[in-house]
Amino acid sequence: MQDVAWTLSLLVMGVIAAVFLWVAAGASSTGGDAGAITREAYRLRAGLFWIAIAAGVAISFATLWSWPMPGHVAAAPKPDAVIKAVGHQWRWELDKDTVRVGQLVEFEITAADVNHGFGIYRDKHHLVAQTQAMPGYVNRLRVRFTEPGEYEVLCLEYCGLAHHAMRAVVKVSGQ
Ligand SMILES: [Cu+2]
Repeated sequence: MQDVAWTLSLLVMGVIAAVFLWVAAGASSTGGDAGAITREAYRLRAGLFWIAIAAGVAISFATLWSWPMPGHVAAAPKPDAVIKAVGHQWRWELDKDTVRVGQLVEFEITAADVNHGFGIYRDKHHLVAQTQAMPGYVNRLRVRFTEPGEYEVLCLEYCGLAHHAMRAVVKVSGQ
């Protein structure tokens, strides 16, 4: 995607530079008919303006579909399991801690006091998924665990003295 954007930008810059040079070359070859050159430049600029508008609308329309807009969340499949998680100074409170491998698990995450960071780790401290745990908000994090085992939940946002002790475990059982 980055490469496409970069290439397109270069292309459009090239076209604009070419038009600019063409107009500049025309200005010297007509022996100074400034009125005609100006009219021509305005005409070109108006054309480019509408091309840019049309390209902007088309590119937005084509690329914004996969954004996490509310409509997409509503259309998303129902999770197989829901775990409510609350961050406290200094512990995680999970209303349940066992799921099965392959299930679509939705964590509904909030905090009781200050901001915490809800991070799920696989062994060797490999981060699987994370989101903020904030008082007054519920953040939904969807995870499909592909391997059975014990997953650690740690806090990713320094939240006070015993921040490092915030630890919970989610057990993912085999089929
Ligand atoms: Cu913390």
